[in-house]
Amino acid sequence: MAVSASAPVAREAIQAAILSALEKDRGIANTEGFKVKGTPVDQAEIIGLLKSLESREIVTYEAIEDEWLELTEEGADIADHGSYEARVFHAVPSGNEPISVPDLKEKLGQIAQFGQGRAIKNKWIKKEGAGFVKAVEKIDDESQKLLQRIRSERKHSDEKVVKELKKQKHVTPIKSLSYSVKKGVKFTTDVRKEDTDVTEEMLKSGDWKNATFKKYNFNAEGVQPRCGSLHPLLKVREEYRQIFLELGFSEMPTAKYVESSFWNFDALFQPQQHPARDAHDTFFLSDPATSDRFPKDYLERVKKVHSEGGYGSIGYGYDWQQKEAEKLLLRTHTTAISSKMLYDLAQEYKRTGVWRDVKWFSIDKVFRNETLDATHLAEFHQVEGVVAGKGLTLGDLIGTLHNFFKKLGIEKMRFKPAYNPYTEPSMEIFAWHDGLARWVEIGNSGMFRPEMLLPMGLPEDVSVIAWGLSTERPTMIKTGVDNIRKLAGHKCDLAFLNRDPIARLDK
Ligand code: FB9
Repeated sequence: MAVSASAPVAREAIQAAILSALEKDRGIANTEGFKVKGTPVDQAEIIGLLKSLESREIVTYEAIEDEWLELTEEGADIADHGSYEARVFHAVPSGNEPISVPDLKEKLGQIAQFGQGRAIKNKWIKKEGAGFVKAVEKIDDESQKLLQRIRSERKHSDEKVVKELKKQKHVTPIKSLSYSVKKGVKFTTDVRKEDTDVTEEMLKSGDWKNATFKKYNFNAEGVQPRCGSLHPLLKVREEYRQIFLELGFSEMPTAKYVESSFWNFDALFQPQQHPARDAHDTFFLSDPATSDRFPKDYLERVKKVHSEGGYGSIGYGYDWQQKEAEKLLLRTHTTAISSKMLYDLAQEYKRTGVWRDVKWFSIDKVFRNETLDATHLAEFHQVEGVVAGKGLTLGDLIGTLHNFFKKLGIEKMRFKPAYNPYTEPSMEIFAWHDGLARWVEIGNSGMFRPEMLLPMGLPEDVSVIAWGLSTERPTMIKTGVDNIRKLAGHKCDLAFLNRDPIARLDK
C-alpha cells in the first residue's frame, strides 16, 4: 500500500488524475503505486473517491488483495551475510586447533551465542576441549539460501517453513489492498461536486434546478453515537445475574459494604484467631469502630459454639470475646449477607413453623486488605450462590455447580477437596480451558457447617450448599487483560472500556 511521504494530495487532484487516466486508457489495472504529479497516493484516499464515483456510475472498481512475505531487518542480514550458524562455522579456524568460547564471542559477539547451538546440531563444528573445531570442510547454508529465495520470490509454498520463519522474526507477512478501475456507464471527466442538502440560497437563486444531489447511501454505517457504555465487569455481572435468574435464584440485598465482624466471621463459625480476621487481611473501620447491634440470644449461642462447642461439635475451645465480634469492617465476602439471610430465614421458620427451601444469589463488591499486584486489587466482585433445603448433599452441590457453569459453556469440570472455616466438606472448582490448554480454578464451594446453621435455629434436617467465584477473573480472561488495573481503577483506558464488545462469556 503506497503511503504519501510528502504533503497529502488534494482529493480533487486525485479524482482528476483517476478520470484522466481512465479517459486515456481502457482502465487502471492496479492503483497500487498510483501517483499524482509524482506523489504517491494512499489507497485509503483512493477507495473513498472510488466509492463516491461508483455511486454515480462514473466508474466501476474491484478490490485487489495481495499478500507477500518480506524479510525483516534480521532476515535481510542473514540473507546478506549468512546464517548465524554459518558465521560461527566460518569463524572456527580450520585444522585441529580449537577456538575457545570467549574468543568466538569476541569475534562474533552475540551471534556466537545465537549460532553455535545450531552449528553443533548441524554437525558443522564440534566440541574440542574447551572450544570448538570444524567438523566438516565446507557447509551448505540453506537458511541463507531460503531467505534469499524468499526475498526474490516474496513467497514460500511450505506453510510450516513460513510459520517457523515468522516465529524467528526473519520474515513478516505484508498484506496490500488496491483496486482495478474501469469507466462506468455514466463516465465523464466533468464531475461536479454533488450537493447533499437543498439550502435557502439555492431556493432563492434557483440554483436547485441545476443542482446534482448525492444519492442517499442507505448502506453507510451510522456515526458511532457518543454515549456511555457498561463497564465490562458490569456486563459480566449482568450475565451471571441472568444465569441465576434462569435457574430460579432470587437476589440477596447486598447494598451494605460495612459489616460487623459478628456477621462476617463469628456467625460463620470463623474463629477469632483466624488470620483472615487480622488487619493485614481485613479493612477495619476506625469511626465508628464497633457496633453491638446483634441478637443477644443468638450471640450467646454463637459464643458457646465457638468456645465450648455444641450440636455435636467440640468447638474451638477459646475464650470468645464480644468486643472482637463488635469490630466493624468492610465485608470480606458476601457470605456475610448470606449468613444474616439464613438467620432471618430461621427466625421466620421459628415464627411460622413452616419451612421453605430457598435459592439465593448475590454479586457484589467485597474488600480484602491484599498485596496489590497484576491480578489482585483491594476489592473484587464476589458471585455467590446459596441453596437451603431438606437433606441436601454434596451430590446436590456438584449437580448444581454443573448446572450453573454449563450455562457459561463449561462442561469439563473437576472438584478438589479444600478447606473453608465455614464449610465442610469444601471443594475448589476447576474447569478445563481449551484456549489455555490447562485446568483453571473457577471458584470455591462447600456445605455450611452445623456449627454455623444450628445456632441460627435452622431445622436439623436442613442443609445449605453454597459456592463462590469472582467477576474479575473471567472478565480478564474474556477481554485478554493481563493486569486488573486495565479493567478497574483510575488508570484504565476509557476508550478500551467503551469499545469493548458485548462482553459475553464464551458459551
Ligand atoms: O473466580 C474465580 N475464577 C474464575 C471464575 C470464572 C472463570 O471463567 C468463567 C466461567 C467463565 C474463570 C476463573 N476464582 C475465584 C478462582 C481464582 O481466580 C482465585 O484465584 C481468585 N478467587 C477470588 C478470591 O481471591 C481472594 C476468585 C474469588 C473467589 C474465591 C472464592 C469465593 C468467591 C470468590 C468463594 C466462596 C464460597 C465458598 C463456599 C461457600 C460460599 C462461598
